[in-house]
Amino acid sequence: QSEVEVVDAAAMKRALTRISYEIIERNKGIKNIVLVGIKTRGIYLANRIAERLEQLEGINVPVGELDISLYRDDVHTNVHDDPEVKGSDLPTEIEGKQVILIDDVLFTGRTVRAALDALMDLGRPSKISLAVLIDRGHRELPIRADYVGKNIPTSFEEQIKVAVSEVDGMDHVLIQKL
Ligand code: 3GP
Ligand code: 5GP
Ligand code: MG
Repeated sequence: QSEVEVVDAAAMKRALTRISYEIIERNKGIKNIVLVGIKTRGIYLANRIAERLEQLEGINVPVGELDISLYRDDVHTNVHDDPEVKGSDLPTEIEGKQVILIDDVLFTGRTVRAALDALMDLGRPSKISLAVLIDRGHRELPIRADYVGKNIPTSFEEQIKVAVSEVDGMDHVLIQKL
């Protein structure tokens, strides 16, 4: 089993800063934006982007959460059970808002599909975009990210390990060969 660091703390910080600038630029400001982080690490990434947006534009962007997990816990079988939404916590109406979903890793796209379903049930956003720290490829649905920290093509035998200081005590991304 081997482990290689592909993103260090400084690179992660730069990627999140760049994504923040891209969000401001492409949405012509951030007045109508709501960030929605997906379960564990996506939520911390969303909060960091919100902090950066506040520093850059002086606007406090609301941050919500979606909890989406696989039905079963066997994360790395090739049986791709569709994940389901376990809960949500949105601080504000998403009706008419530009929602930006934020996750750590984009893989098959099934988590994002579940997130889209849940959002549509909650209201009608004017637009939904997707930001991910890592795109590891292998999509099984026609879903792509609008904002990408880093594209890391992987094999199925590899796994991406994202560590964020809030939960893992450090910031970095590793690629692990199992
Ligand atoms: P996260 O909740 O911060 O995204 O699914 C629980 C954790 O397992 C995830 O943390 C994620 O980092 C990790 N993980 C690694 N590989 C996979 C995978 O293929 N699918 C899912 N759902 N999680 C994975
Ligand atoms: P998808 O639904 O696109 O297959 O997978 C996306 C979700 O599963 C993300 O929330 C992500 O946390 C998790 N995931 C999938 N593959 C990996 C991986 O290689 N590493 C990590 N850390 N998470 C993964
Ligand atoms: Mg995740």
